[in-house]
Amino acid sequence: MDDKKHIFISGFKHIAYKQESISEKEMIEKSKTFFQFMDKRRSVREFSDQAVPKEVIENIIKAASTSPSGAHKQPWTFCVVSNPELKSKIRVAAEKEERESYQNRMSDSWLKDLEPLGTDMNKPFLEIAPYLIIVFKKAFDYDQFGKKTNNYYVNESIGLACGMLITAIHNAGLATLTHTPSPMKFLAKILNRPENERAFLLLPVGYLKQPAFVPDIHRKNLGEVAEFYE
Ligand code: IYR
Repeated sequence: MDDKKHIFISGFKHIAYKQESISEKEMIEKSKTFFQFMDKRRSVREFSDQAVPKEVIENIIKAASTSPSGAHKQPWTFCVVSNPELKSKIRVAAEKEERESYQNRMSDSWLKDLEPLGTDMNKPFLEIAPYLIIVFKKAFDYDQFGKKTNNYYVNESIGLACGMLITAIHNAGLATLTHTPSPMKFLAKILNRPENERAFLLLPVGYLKQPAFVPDIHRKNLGEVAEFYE
């Protein structure tokens, strides 16, 4: 058995990497259980104000930051807001944009598509949820000398990281909502972000308010979302 701990490829160190091997039976069981767990996730708009340990939020973000990214640049910053004054500033600014969107910017067909979801311009969850995570994408970065450096596939990278973030939140037994007040420029301003960062997604995170109700909508089945070429 080759038990080399590392090798060099094109002059770059590569370390040995192993994945625990599991039987096909276990693989089938695990993948099914994971699907069933993921299928229980729902976007919610009503949160409890019950405190959540900060360590949970830290772990969730560490999990999201394991996401693959273009050239491993990890072009993201997760801003965690629990400060009540900041949350309220964000709510006021988000509702201002949302009012404009719902009243003037969104098309009739878009508003019709949202009807079953019961959304509107009021966003009380922005003050109620104990945490708001605002994900910023880094359009570019700076090196140690302050020179601009490139990031690659930034939208793809940040989308992947957000998917992992949502999975980690669900795994921790918490709830979230992918909130997209648009335009989102106000978030960089309120949070005083550097010039290379653009707000991508806002996620309130907390426990579900009890009792909770979610729209009676269903997910597409496998045949509707997959094509197999055998
Ligand atoms: N950004 C608005 C509108 C909205 C848009 C979509 I697409 C949704 O799936 C849900 C809402 C809002 O957050 O209310």
